[in-house]
Amino acid sequence: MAAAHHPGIAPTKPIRTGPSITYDAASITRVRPSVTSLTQDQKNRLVRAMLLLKAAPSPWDARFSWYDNFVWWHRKAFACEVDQAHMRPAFLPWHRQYLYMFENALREVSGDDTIAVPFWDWTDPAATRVIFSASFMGPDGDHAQNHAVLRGPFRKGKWVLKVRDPKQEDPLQYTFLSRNLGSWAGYTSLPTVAQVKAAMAAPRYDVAPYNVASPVRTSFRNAIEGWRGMSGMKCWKGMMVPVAIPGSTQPEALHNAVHMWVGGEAGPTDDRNGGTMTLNTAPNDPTFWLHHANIDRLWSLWAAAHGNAYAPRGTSIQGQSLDSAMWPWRQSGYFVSPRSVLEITPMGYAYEDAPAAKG
Ligand SMILES: [Cu+2]
Repeated sequence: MAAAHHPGIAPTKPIRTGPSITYDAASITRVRPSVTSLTQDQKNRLVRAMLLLKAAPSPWDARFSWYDNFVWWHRKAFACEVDQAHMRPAFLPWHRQYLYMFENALREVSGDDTIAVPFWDWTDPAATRVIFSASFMGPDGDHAQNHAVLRGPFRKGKWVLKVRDPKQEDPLQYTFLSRNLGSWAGYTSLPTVAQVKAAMAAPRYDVAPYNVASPVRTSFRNAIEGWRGMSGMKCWKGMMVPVAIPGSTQPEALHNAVHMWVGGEAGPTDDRNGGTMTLNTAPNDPTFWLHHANIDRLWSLWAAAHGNAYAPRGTSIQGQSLDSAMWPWRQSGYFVSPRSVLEITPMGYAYEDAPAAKG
């Protein structure tokens, strides 16, 4: 039973109501495939569900569509008073729960319980070609038209960005999906197999100072999240931002680098204003979910090899320690801590190529 695996998942007093968070613990009911394994019918079903979610009202917040509520949570997680989902240990469990709820929402809104979010292994050029095809996530932006995506299901005019970053972080305020693949200096190619291997060799889940400065030889979380050459974070105009070590020009890596590669420089004069995937509102680009399925998969592979030794333990850092409640599910009426989502088997899903995760 789910409760046996997840003593912490019982709803606390709801502040807002919404669909319940349930774990299908009795068996593996969904296997997340590689995008390279998808039939065109499976691609169409996923796209259809995403479009339905974009049009359906959010069960949690009347201001947003169901899809846009997810974008809002991701953006709001960067707020200084929240500081939940990035640059710290909870990066992986927060996005695991987030992706799981998104996957549940896709299934619920479409009534299609064959749907599982596929993963994009960006070290495989064949997978990248599948992602950016007009019949799936749509192609690169049109560089003569502000890098707007003009073809595919998420094209300009059809897919409208409603939740946007504040102006200081997103001066362009585009209402369309923008991509300029591989255009940002330092991020002109996707991460390599060797880079993934180096991250997977980190022996600990996370280590002090449990942030962007955690040494990547030992901290798997920071190795895979991708902060490099950073000394810490600060609150800037209400949002948490990383602070670079003076003089460091080391580009970010892996998870972060994929965001930078997809979004690229999307200003009218390519003036280092990033495309959709570079922003705190990155989930406005539906490739976000397929990228994060891969990050989640890599975490499950790492845990299979190194064990699920999350750190820090206890409740020492708000929202970040093993038994700390994570925002925003607490606000949605549920107690979800990193411990709740450490293992994917009790959550009822697995990855197509990761049999160890079923064990
Ligand atoms: Cu994120």
